[in-house]
Amino acid sequence: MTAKAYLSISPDVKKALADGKPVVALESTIITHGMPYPQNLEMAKKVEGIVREHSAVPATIAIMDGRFCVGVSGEDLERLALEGLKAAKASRRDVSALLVQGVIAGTTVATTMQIAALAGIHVFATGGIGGVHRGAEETFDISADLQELGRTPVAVVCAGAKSILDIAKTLEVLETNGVPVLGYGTDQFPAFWARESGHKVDHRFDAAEDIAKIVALQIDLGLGGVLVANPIPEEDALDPAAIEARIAEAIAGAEAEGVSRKELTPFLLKRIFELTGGKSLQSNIALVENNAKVAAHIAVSLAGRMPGKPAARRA
Ligand code: PSU
Ligand code: MN
Repeated sequence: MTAKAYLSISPDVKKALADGKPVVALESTIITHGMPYPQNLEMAKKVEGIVREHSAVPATIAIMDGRFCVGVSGEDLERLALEGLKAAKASRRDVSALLVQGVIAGTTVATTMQIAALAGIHVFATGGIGGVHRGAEETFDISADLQELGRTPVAVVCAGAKSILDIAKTLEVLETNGVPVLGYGTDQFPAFWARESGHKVDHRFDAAEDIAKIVALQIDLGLGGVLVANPIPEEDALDPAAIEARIAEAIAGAEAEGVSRKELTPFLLKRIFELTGGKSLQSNIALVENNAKVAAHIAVSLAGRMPGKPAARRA
């Protein structure tokens, strides 16, 4: 059985791909492990609406009952959101086992990229990527997202990386893996809740069209993904010093409780949500919406660059 036999693409996404129309992939670990219910479901629906408002077709990706689902909606989306932390968290190494087990799983940035590429989708919006955790020199905790970005030709639009991570080391590993880090309207790599991290991006671009050209080149050259760093809107950003203090508290809590490995990111997100009285969640939702809009612009431009070359035939 080939991998494509596990692929279920919703009719609207299938049609868009066949017609060479713009499609934006959306991840689902953010739904299962990144936000509480019901805000996760509301966010997922709202973000899909934003992609549509900007003339692209949204494709939420998850593993549902042992299948790669591209375009999860309706009851399935609700089931995924309700399942929350009870669902599996599928990173690259989990995928084959989860398909065989026939379970439900949220897909991380790494696996969403993998499945998007399998379906012929090259643009993807998320909140923040996984990266090198603070203290990785001891724990070796480096997200598989960074490897996937090095090998799979999908543009990932994010608001940078949370400073629960070591941003300098994350940027080093992205460089090692050959991942272009592009600032969208910024010279700085953003730090998720804050617009600036103190670290520069490799290249700044102010037009979605230029980013689409780069994605098309990466595909043609047989290179990997592109990280598009899009800062949180000014009005939704949190005070850097205040959020830094909450992050330090959350990390100390994780150490005290011995939380590590794949549980670490969800634990920290939940703790920071509690410590900020929900403010971190509001900002998180706002930045995902902002990323969805930029991803739609890139997808529209990319679709225009590949006329007569529908994704379904390219795959
Ligand atoms: N960072 C966030 N929010 C998230 C995640 C990361 O700010 O929801 C999720 C994404 O799905 C990402 C995954 O791909 O966590 C990374 O997990 P890990 O560090 O275990 O690879
Ligand atoms: Mn990890």
